[in-house]
Amino acid sequence: MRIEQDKYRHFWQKGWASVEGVFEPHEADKVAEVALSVSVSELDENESSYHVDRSDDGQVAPRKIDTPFLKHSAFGELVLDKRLTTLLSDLLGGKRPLLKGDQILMKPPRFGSAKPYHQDNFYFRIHPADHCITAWIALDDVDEANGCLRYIEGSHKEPLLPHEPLPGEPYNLVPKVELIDFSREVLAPVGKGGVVFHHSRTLHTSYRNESDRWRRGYATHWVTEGVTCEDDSLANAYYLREDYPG
Ligand SMILES: O=C(O)CCC(=O)C(=O)O
Repeated sequence: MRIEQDKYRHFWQKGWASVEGVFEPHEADKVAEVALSVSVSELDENESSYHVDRSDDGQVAPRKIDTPFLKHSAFGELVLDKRLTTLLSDLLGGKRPLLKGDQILMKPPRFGSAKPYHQDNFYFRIHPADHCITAWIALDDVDEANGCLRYIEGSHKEPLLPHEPLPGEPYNLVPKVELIDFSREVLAPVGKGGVVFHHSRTLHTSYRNESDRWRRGYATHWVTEGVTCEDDSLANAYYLREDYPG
C-alpha cells in the first residue's frame, strides 16, 4: 500500500494523516484479543494508575501495555507488515522506517481515561524531529465517543513546548493549556484496521471513553537510520537489538 499524494501533503502540512483499511478488521481483532489477554495477565502486578483505569464503582481494567512488541509475536507480525512500513517509508521520503518502541493504549468502555495533550518528542528527544513518526493502529472503530485522537494542526512546525508532570498523574507530562491553540484542534476518527500517523512534534490528546465500546490503539514509534537523541531514549530501541528483523 502506497501513501496517496493528498495524504502525504496533509501529513507534512498539518502534522498528521489517517489511512483507512491498512489492515483487515479481523487482523485488528486478533491483535486486540492478544492485547486484552496480555494486559489482563499483567493486572495483578500492575496496580498503578499508570497501567490501569478505575471506574467510580471500583472496577479495574487495563489502561496500558508497555513494550508489546517484546511480549507476543502477534504484535511484531502486525507492525512489521509491509503494508504499514511502505506507508511509513513514503512519508519519510523513501527512507527505511525503523521501529524504536511501542505501547498499547486501552480505554475500557465507559471509564477509559483521557491522555492529556503532549508532544511525543518531549519524551523522545529525537533529532531530526522530522524523522520520528508515530503510527497509531486502530484496533477498534474509533470515534469521538470512545476517545479518538485529537490534533492541533500545524503544531509540528512550532517549537517543542515545555512540559510538566500533571498533578496526580506524574507519568503524564503536559504543556500549560494557555500554550495550546485549541482553535486548530481537529478530531481523527478512524475505522478498525486503519492507521493515524503523526509527526513527533504534533500536539495530540484523546478524551475519556464515554461509550459502551472498547477503544484500543497500538501506538508504534518509528525513526530512520542515523537519528540521534539528547538522552538515552534510543538505548532500548528495538531496531538496535540483535534480533531485529532485516
Ligand atoms: O492512544 C491514545 O489515546 C494516545 C496516544 C498517544 O499519545 C500517542 O500515540 O503518542
